[in-house]
Amino acid sequence: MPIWVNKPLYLNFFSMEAKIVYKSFASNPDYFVLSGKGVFRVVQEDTQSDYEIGEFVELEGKEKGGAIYAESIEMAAEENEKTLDKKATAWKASLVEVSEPGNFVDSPTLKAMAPVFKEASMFLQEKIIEMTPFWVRFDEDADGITSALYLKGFVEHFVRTKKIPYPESLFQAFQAEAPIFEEKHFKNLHENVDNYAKKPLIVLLDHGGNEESISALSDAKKEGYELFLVDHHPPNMEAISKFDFTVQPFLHGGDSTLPTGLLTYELASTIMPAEKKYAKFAMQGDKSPYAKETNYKEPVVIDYISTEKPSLKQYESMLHDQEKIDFLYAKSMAARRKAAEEAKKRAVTDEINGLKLTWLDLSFHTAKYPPKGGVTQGLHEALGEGEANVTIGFDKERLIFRVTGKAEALGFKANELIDSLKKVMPIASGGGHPRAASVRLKPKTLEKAREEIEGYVKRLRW
Ligand SMILES: [Mn+2]
Repeated sequence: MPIWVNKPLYLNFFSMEAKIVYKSFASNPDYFVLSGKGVFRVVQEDTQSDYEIGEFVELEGKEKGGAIYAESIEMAAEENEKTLDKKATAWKASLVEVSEPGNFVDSPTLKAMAPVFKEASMFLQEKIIEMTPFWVRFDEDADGITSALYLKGFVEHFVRTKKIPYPESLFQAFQAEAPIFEEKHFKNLHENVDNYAKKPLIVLLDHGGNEESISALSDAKKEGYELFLVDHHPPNMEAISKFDFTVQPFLHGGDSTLPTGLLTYELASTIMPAEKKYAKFAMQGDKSPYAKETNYKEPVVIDYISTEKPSLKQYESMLHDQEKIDFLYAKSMAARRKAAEEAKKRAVTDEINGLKLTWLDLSFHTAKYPPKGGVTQGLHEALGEGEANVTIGFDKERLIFRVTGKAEALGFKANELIDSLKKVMPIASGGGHPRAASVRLKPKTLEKAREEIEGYVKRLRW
């Protein structure tokens, strides 16, 4: 009796050599294979095997619903490793495609970085072809969030156009609470590694290239993870050295004025017509001088809903719903106004040495939005740029400094003050710029910090 009588007829018969790049956890697993014909999911119904990731097989089967149903699957004929690696490299190369980045704004740094975006794009494409899971961690502001949206768009577009059976669950994105990658964050990720047949690529967006992240980055390296960074904060070179790939304007003669959302737009545009508006939101959110418009509601709304830690899908659907944007914008502005009124009532100003030192006890402010930095900023702006104002928002865990140009001219530099605090008392972390900076305090050190700050201001006289 002919076998086909009992089986449905299939159109496509496959016979090929392939490399196993991923597999499911079943005892008779599904495979994900890379071959000269593309990347396929191989279902085992009529075969029994359990090969390892990285092994080469000879495979026969039929296509059904986008997968190959194996009819036979055997170890590939003995060949030396070099020959096999060469084959796999050629198969991969046949899927990789890259064009010139978008070059969104007129910046020599951005131009100089064109080859970096192309290489970064190829790096990520190869990871996707190899079915590498992605763990993406992004900063919690409009810049970090739009960066993650670009990266998600990149992966989605690539797997769709190259017909790669990359399961959605392999792409995991996490919103950070602070622009630091700490040991506990890595531990949380690493604890879940057994859910994957292969170590994920750790992607850090808009944070993680700083001194405070070195120890977690070292932990990740020790455990054999690959690391990928897109960031525009002043880099710490030791931290940067831990990454397998880095997109960083500071390494190409640039600075922080090119936000991460813009950098990831450039990256995405090497393979797709990426949405430009997210880069605009990032530039507005990060106050980039390249921002042409600064009145988009979206960056405000992104910040507003970010306190609830929505998924990337929820951010995306919000950003495509104008009614929702308008509604949330009105709510966020009302929350800002309320916080600003309260702050004004509670602010206490001392005049020392021609400086107006305004203290704002932030412990009244328990709402998540606006953040305490935003409340301090709001008060500072209301006090006026024209005077020598220093605004210090504080509670028992933090100090937030905002300094006008006039106050800086009188010698008040928040970053210098923080350096001098570090010398005389224990503080958890802190830093920033002369006119905007913050400190994370150790328990029970607020009073001492206030005394030191007053001392610093008094000493400015001499
Ligand atoms: Mn940023």
